[in-house]
Amino acid sequence: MKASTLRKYFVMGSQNCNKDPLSILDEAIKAGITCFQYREKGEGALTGGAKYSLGHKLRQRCAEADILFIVNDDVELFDALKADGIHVGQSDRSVKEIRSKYPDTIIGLSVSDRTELEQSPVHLVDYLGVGPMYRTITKKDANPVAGPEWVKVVKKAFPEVPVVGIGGIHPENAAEVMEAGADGVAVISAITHAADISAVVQAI
Ligand code: TZP
Ligand code: MG
Repeated sequence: MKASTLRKYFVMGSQNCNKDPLSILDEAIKAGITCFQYREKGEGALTGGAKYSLGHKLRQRCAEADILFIVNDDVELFDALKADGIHVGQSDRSVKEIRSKYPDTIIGLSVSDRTELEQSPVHLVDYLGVGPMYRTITKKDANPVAGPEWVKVVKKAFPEVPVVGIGGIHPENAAEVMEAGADGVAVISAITHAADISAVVQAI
């Protein structure tokens, strides 16, 4: 995977949408996102067959548009959908376990502070998700704001590992995250809640 593939990384689950998730993804793809993560999680999230069914449709859209399709957390769903990759947090399935079962898949890992970074098997992952960059209301259990400075710290420690900033990113602050050294920005609500998705994606 080229680091540039992570440049405009759209993350979404049905719980983030107040209209049809498929049409939101279609608009975002048309506007130029470079990567997509299906993150069906939190209050109001679908489960079971409904989660699979939406995931399957989103997966198809990404395949047709040649957009990388990553699944959050759910290794079984990742496998069932033949996703391009899986993104995990610190308390999810271990990276070691996933890597041994899927030697060639893309694995992303979230790191929020130095302790997490020091304890993470960074050599086994394809990219790091770092945040929260700014205040976010999307993730109720988000760690304290780390800011773009955190990107600099991670990049200094692992210059060769692609880094994506996440948390409260929108058109007005995305450049700050990139200037701190990020390879990309991951965005949920700025896109899902946009009145004009195309304008927001392009502005980012
Ligand atoms: N991880 C850290 S912050 C966050 C996640 C999943 C939520 C990002 O959502 P938003 O709406 O872009 O702030
Ligand atoms: Mg997780």
